[in-house]
Amino acid sequence: QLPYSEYENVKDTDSDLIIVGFSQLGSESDWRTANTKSIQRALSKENGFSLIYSNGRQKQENQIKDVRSFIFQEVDYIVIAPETETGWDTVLEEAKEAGIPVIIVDRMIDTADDTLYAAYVGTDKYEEGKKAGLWLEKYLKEQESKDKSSLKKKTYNIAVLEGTLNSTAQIGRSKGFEEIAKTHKEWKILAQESGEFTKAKGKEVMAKYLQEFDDIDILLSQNDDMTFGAIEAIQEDSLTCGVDGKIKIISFDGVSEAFDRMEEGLINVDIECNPLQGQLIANIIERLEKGEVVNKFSYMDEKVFEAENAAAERIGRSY
Ligand code: GZL
Repeated sequence: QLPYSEYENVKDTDSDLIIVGFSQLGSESDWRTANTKSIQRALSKENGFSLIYSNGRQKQENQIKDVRSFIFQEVDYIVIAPETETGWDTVLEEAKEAGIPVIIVDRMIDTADDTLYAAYVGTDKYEEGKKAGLWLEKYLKEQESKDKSSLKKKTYNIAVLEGTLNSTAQIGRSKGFEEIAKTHKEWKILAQESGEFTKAKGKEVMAKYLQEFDDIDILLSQNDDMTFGAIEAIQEDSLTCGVDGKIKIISFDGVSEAFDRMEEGLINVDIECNPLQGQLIANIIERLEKGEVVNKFSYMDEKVFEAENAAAERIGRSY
């Protein structure tokens, strides 16, 4: 008897619905909430699906248990947003054995056998990291051209709040930013530690940075929730951040509360990571159901939002 993990709804017996088991990695951030809602809305009964949702609570072992339960229930498709990249081959081989197509969403898995998944739907975190580096290049050039004094800084001290280690978001954003940073000897990365994509941990690590370093110029925070915590730590330390503040902040995701902070001038720029992947996932499943060939990789459109344009840019956004 395979272990069951708790389910929000039981497998539906209505046979003409497409039954999908969805292993979501957790509920750690506003971004994750928007991602879950998008997938639940798209894979709904009125759209012809019966969705079995499970929350892995940030632990891969929970997700693997959930995927095994989906296999046991003989679902038609399995959708996985993997907490971290490695360690998926065994359970995906079991799904393949059972003839159940798997769709990887949001973060990616690290596997030598790409027949273990039918498609990937998500975002390009490496590009997001590069966009952050390119924005910082542009920003510093603008500042230097304004500041004619010879006192302009020779070194820019950068503190980094990393996301969950070994997650695609952390790997890609770090790699993309470093690709640009390594071409600037005047950029100095003071520290990089994981804030685990949560507000609480982000605040804790930022408070530690503020104790350790007395001259942080830039914070690169790999998601908005850690940024919200970091802003609290900065303000509790009677320091300033953002457009007119001492510590310039580059954040990732672009959730609603981040637009509030950009309108207040507390975040300089937010690199969008688009969570609204539900419709694309539903389309791919419907095409697989008809035996059509689908793209192996599908990427969401993403923008870069600067504080100065935040009020206009947020019009019409749903999260
Ligand atoms: C990015 C996604 C990340 C978000 C975080 O694709 O995996 O996980 O940036 C979330 O907010 O926790």
